[in-house]
Order: sequence, then structure tokens, then C-alpha cells
Amino acid sequence: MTSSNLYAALAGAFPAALDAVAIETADTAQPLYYTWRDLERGSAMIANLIASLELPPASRIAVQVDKSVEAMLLYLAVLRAGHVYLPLNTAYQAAELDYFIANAEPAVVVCAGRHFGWVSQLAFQRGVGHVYTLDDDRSGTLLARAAFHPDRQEPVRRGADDLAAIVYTSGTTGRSKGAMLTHGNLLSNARVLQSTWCWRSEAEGGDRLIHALPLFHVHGLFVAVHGALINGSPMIWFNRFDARAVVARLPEATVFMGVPTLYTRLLAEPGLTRAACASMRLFISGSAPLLIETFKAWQERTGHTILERYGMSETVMLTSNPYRPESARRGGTVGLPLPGVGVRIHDDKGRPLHAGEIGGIEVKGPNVFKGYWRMPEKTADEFTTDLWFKTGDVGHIDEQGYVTIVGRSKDLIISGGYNVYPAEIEGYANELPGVLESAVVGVPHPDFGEAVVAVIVPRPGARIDADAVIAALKSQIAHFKVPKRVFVSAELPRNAMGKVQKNLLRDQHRALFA
Ligand code: MLC
Ligand code: AMP
Repeated sequence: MTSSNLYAALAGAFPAALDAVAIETADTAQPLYYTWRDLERGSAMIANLIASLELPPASRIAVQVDKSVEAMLLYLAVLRAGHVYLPLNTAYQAAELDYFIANAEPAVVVCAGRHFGWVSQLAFQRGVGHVYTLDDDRSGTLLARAAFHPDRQEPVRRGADDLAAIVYTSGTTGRSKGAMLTHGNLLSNARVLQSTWCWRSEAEGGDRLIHALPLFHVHGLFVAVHGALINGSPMIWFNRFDARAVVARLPEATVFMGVPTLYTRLLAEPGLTRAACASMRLFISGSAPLLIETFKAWQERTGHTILERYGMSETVMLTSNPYRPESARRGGTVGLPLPGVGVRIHDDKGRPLHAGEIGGIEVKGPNVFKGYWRMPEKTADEFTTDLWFKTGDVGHIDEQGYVTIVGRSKDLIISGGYNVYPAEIEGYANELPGVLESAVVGVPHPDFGEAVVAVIVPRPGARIDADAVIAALKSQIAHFKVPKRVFVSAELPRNAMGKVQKNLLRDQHRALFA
């Protein structure tokens, strides 16, 4: 078949022995074993259920469910059926979900059973035709309905340029933007990573991935799932990250992927030893800066050098430290551009900079997204006239081609691998009774890398209680976005132009969690 359907390419790599175990769950009540045939048939049944709805091509299927192997099958089913997968963080609450549903206009929403009441109400009000439930114990209406459908399905023919997924990333100002990723974007990246990270064939002893990241972001969904599937490699599957439990399974694995918080939590486990890592081939970190202390501590404790790579929702993976030799992996850098990916540094006037000079990181390649869903102006703003994507990250490239990220021009906080945009949190805080204005900044945090902190200025005569602000925000937005600390202040520091000097606030609170 000449179809560019990403699913067909992934399934084409499944081993010939379809009855071999593809996924073993590590933290379900009983271990569950899924064979390659189970993945094939389970995703076919869900794909046939979706097909029976007779949706227009490229309908969006929005999914906000707890992690489970069935949630991954749902993703594969959406690819097979030729529709567009829209993953949503389980922490999002009604106001956040309402925005995504209004903006993406999904034809189907799948949610956790415990959220069906409010999610279905919101979805039906927005004209969504179908709402199913899916829980992490293999229950819910999605699987109950899919059980009536055949377990054979021919993946719908898709071109490389057809949409496979929309991943929402928060906006610097205003609301989130949906990054449109195509079958071609995802497949080209999966193939490049397979060869760059030297995934081993069965003949070379094979690989086994510990999958312990959430399924609703690029790292867990695309880099990790595609990585294992396109190599026909089995996974040890965690629905939730638990450092001790992961350490216990390392002796059976060869590859692990994590955000830096996962590495610092693993380092806190006495069981993390060289012996525990004896079968491991590769530890990969990304989604947020890996501190050099973590990089070195990992080397000392395990004898392994973490391979750091860099990517974004809009581009999937962009750069990676070399696989070989291990000594070429440089801590504090995100490595070299992946084959086929262009990375350049320009100043704010669009002029190219020399090796070592710091400027905006711009990228180009088959992995770069198609644009923001229904936001042509925002899309145009983020590309240069010669069509390079402006990442919003600031860095430099050295003579050998290694890219180092030194900061961000976008006002973004990355907390434990989750992105938080200060403007969004300030918007909610400013709506609270008695609040005149607010400023949200990120400060160093030993567990999350950065933590969200807010400074609130009360209206004249109003009394603001910091804990009440936190409680009020927790009732409205995903808890990971809620400031870990709130300070009440008579005013915000401003420069002569009247702009809030967030750098002063960051400096003031730098040692808060030290
Ligand atoms: C959880 N909490 C967080 C948080 N995660 N707070 C700040 N930042 C975070 N990242 C809060 C919860 O809201 C809750 O607060 C409390 O901590 C306990 O919640 P939990 O669910 O029990 O937390 P835990 O399981 O410990 O989760 C921590 C974590 C998780 C590190 C395992 O955050 C995680 O899986 N992060 C990975 C994110 C990721 O995959 N990013 C990839 C993005 S893709 P309360 O108030 O309710 O008690 C990308 C592109 C690329 O960036 O390059 O890869
Ligand atoms: P997201 O929008 O969730 O895809 O987040 C993408 C952002 O995460 C990038 O623009 C970077 O700012 C950041 N990021 C990803 N990987 C790394 C890394 N290895 N080091 C530093 N920042 C990273």
C-alpha cells in the first residue's frame, strides 16, 4: 500500500511474530500483556467504531483521558480512521476544556467516566455529536461500543501533508494555539530518531522502552510511543510515573525517556545504582533544560551519560546529542540538528549570527508543523519571510554545530515539563475580587525545575489573602499552572516605559525554593 498513513508505517514495523508481547503494564492491579496482534486488532475495532459515525474527513477527535494502553489504541485508531487526534491534559478544567472544544470543533470527545457529566454538557452545548468515556481499567462506553465492531481495518489513505494531530500550546498573549501536525511531520521525525538513537533490531538484541510519561504531550505520545512502535520494540508501560517502581524495572529495559524532573526524582532513589542500570542502553532527557548537576550526578551514579535533545509541539524533535560516542554528549547543550532539520540563529532584526553569538533559534524541516489551527495571522507571525519557524527560544550554535539554549524570548515557564504562560495565569488572577493587577514569574525549583509564583496588587482598600488566591485559581484552572506561592504587594516594579520588570521579581524570589 502506498498510503502515507502514519499508522500503516508503524504497523509495518511490527514484528512478524504478532503473538509476542508488545506492552506489559507495570502499575495496573494485575500486569496486563498486550501482543502486537492485540494492538492491531484493538485499534482496528476502535477505528471501525469511529468510521461507523460517518464523520467528515479530518474530523477532530478530542481526548482527555487518564493514561492507559487503551488510550494509546484510541490514538492509533484515530490515525487509522484518517481523522485528527487532539490530546488534552487531564488536569484541564471546564474553562480550559471549553476553549479547546469551541476552537477545535471536535466531532467526538472522549473523557474519563468521572468527568462525563460536565464534559458532555459542555460538549453538547458546543455541538459535539458524540461523547464517549474511557477509563484506565479498560471500562467505558468507547470500548463497550467498539466491541461490536470488526477487528480488521484497512488504514484510510492519507497524504504526507494531511493532518494527523492538533496539539495545543499556550499562547504568549491570549489563548492557546493548536499546532497542526501532519502524518508526514510525525513519520519523518520518528524515522530520523530511530536511526539517530540507533534503536536496535531484534537481530541486534532488540530494545525495550520504559514508558512513564503522559500520553497527551509530544514527548510521551510521539517521541516515546512512535519510537518503540516504529522499531517493533516492546514497552514496559506505567500509567503514572513512580520513581521507585521505575527503578525496579530498569534491569529489564534498555531505553528510558523523561523530563528533567523524572531524572531528579530517580536520583533520589537509593535503588538507582550501576547494577540497576546494567541492561540500559540509553537515557534520553528533554522538554525542559536538564541541569548540569543532574547530568553529572547521573553519570556518577549510573555510569550512563544522559542524551539531551530539544523539541517543541510545533516541530516535534529538532536537535539531539550524538548517540555515539557517548563522550560526545555534552551536558548543558541540546546537541546537533537532526538530519534534515535546519537550525539557525538570527538577531531580532532577522540578521544571521556567527558561531557562539546569542540570538533567536529558527528552524526548518519536514518535521515543522503546518501552522496554527484557524489562526493564519499567528502562523504568519511565527515564520520568517523565508519560511523558517521562530521557536521563541534563545541560544547559540558553536563551531562544531552544538546548539545551546540560554533562554526564551517567549514569556514561558516550564514546570516539571509542563508549559505555563504567565499571561494566562495573570488573566485569571486579575479577574479575582479585589485584584488590581498581577505578575506571574518562574523561579528555580528543585523538583519542577521552575515553579510558578505570582505577585498580586490589591485594589485600593481591598484585602487579599494569598491562600485564598491559590484556592480560587485551583477551582478554575489546571493545578500545575496555579502559583505555588502568592505574594501580595502594593505595586509592581516598572521601568520608565511602564513595563513590569519581571526580571526584578524573579531575582527577588530566586531563592524561594532553594
Ligand atoms: C504535578 N503538579 C505539578 C506538576 N505536575 N505542579 C507543577 N508542575 C508540574 N509539572 C502538581 C499537581 O497539580 C498536584 O497539585 C501535585 O503536583 C501532585 O500531582 P501529581 O499528579 O501527583 O504529580 P506527579 O504525579 O508527581 O507529577 C509530576 C510529574 C508530571 C513530573 C510526573 O508533572 C509529569 O509527568 N510531567 C511530564 C510532563 C511532560 O510529559 N512534558 C512533555 C511536554 S512535550 P495539587 O495542588 O493538586 O496537589 C514538550 C516537547 C518536548 O515539551 O520537547 O518534549
Ligand atoms: P512545548 O510547547 O510543550 O512543546 O514546549 C517546547 C519548549 O520546551 C521549547 O520551545 C523549549 O523552550 C523547551 N524545551 C524542550 N526541550 C528542551 C531542552 N532539552 N532544553 C531546554 N528547553 C527545552
